[in-house]
Order: sequence, then structure tokens, then C-alpha cells
Amino acid sequence: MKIYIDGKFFGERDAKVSVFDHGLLYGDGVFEGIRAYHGRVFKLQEHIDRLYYSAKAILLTIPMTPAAMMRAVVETCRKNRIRDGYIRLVVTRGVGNLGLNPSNCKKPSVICIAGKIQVYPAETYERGVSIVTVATTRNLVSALNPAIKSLNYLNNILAKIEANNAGAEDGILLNAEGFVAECTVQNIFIVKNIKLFTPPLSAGALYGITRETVIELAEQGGWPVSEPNLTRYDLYCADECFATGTGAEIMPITKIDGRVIGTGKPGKVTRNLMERYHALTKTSGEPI
Ligand code: PXG
Repeated sequence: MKIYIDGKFFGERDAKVSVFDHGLLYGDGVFEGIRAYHGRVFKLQEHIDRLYYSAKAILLTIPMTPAAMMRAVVETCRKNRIRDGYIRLVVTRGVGNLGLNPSNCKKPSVICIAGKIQVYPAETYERGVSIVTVATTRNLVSALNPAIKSLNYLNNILAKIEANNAGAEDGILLNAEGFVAECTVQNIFIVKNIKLFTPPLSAGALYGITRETVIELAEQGGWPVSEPNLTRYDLYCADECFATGTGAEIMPITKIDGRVIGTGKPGKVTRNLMERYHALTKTSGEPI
């Protein structure tokens, strides 16, 4: 595997960052998880836009243009002969001293890794997953806004540990007010009376690219989508529920906190969206 670091490619053994990089010392940096399907990078422009907005929000100036960043991603895929895969794009604050102050870091580092993707077995999509709400609340929007896709993922990791300990396949984070925010690395949707609902970003959700794609697909299909605050009651009483993310795509959720959702099987609307999402991955994206 060839890994891109600051304009050069390195073998796996030589692809290293400094122990003084503030990405490591403080989780000071931003990232993206992107997928390639059939020799195309899916939603590349959207991921690059989000990366630059995340960087802007933490006052990190990425030392290359968005166009050059897109070329670096495509080039990394080419060098690794990726047609279907997972791409991890990381921008760290760069090397500084042991102090917190980011102004000691002279140059952010850009890293791109393109490899194989570990997909969920088809059986998981056919039965749907069983998940739980966790006690760890989502980071406050006023403290560390979850809209920033930063290298500091401990809030999500703590939620994942709780879900693991409960024997569930993932966790749902509520915000400090008790409204639904999102799953550990996925947004959440419910379907009720042929209408779709997903939490607003102000509830502590990431501006998910799959979320946005699903909203577009739903509207094209004639199903209205709205973004009200949702409670656990709304989840429990939904007709259908699913999670969205680059890695898992559209994942049916059939059990929450031990309660069966809808019929207990992936619903009609969910299955229709899954089908149309797959069709989209076959036909669009930046050619490698
Ligand atoms: N919420 C959070 C907190 C995320 O980290 C999403 C939602 C979904 O966003 P996209 O743009 O992918 O639709 C994410 C996605 C993975 C993985 O394995 C995904 C993320 C981070 C780490 C791993 O899919 N981010």
C-alpha cells in the first residue's frame, strides 16, 4: 500500500507522523472517510467541501487548494489500484511543541490512505441491526460542535464502548436535552406515515453526506423529509428506522432498546432507498 503524506508517497512501514504532531498530542485536526465504487470516488466534491469547512471552523489553513486535494485523493487511489475501497483523508495541525498552542505548529500535514473496505455481510442488511441509546450524551454544540469532523472522536468512542458492553450493534447518542442526535458514526432517520424525519444539525448531528443523499432520494421519490427534534418515543413508535453513513450506506435498524421497530424487518421505504442509493453508487463519482 502506498500512503500519501504531504505530496509524497510512502510504503506502509515508512508512512509515519511525528510524535510532536498535534493531531496525535491533542486530536487537533480534521478528517474524512470516503468511498470508491466501480472506479469512481463517490461524492468527492462534497467530502472535500466538508473537510475545508471543518478546517475553517478550527482555524486550520489547509496548505493546498481543494482542487489539488481532489487530485491527491484520485492519485492515491490510482497508485493503489483501487476501484472499490475506503479512503481516509486526514489533515493534522502539524508538528509543534508539547504546548497546546496551535500557533506553534507551522505546517499542517495532509495524509491520504486508500485501502479495501470491510463491508457488513448482506445478512445484516436483510435483518437490520439492534441498537441501544447510550448514557453518554453528544458533545454540546456550544462546546465542540459535532458538525466539525475533528480528530477528537472520544465522545463517539465512549458511546461505542457502551453499546459494545450492552451487547448491541451500535449506540444512539442523545444530546444533553434528551433529543436524538445520531449514532456513533452514522446519522439516523425514522419513517412514520410515509414521511421521513431526521434530527437537525442543531441537535448534535454531523452534516452527513449520505444523509443529504438520502434526503434527495426521498424527495425525488415523493416522500417529504423534515428535521424536527426527535425523542426516544419517536424512535420507538416509528414505522421504520435506518442509519446512514459512508461506510454502512443505509442500514436498517429493527430493534432499539429491546423494542421492535415497525414489523421488526427492514421496511418498504428503507428498502426502496437502499436500492436507489446502490444505483447511484454505480453511476456517479469522480473517475479514478
Ligand atoms: N455521524 C458521524 C459522527 C460520523 O462520523 C456520519 C455521521 C455519516 O456521515 P457521512 O458523510 O459518511 O454520511 C459520520 C461518518 C465509517 C466511519 O466507518 C464514518 C465516519 C467516521 C469514522 C468511520 O463509516 N464518519
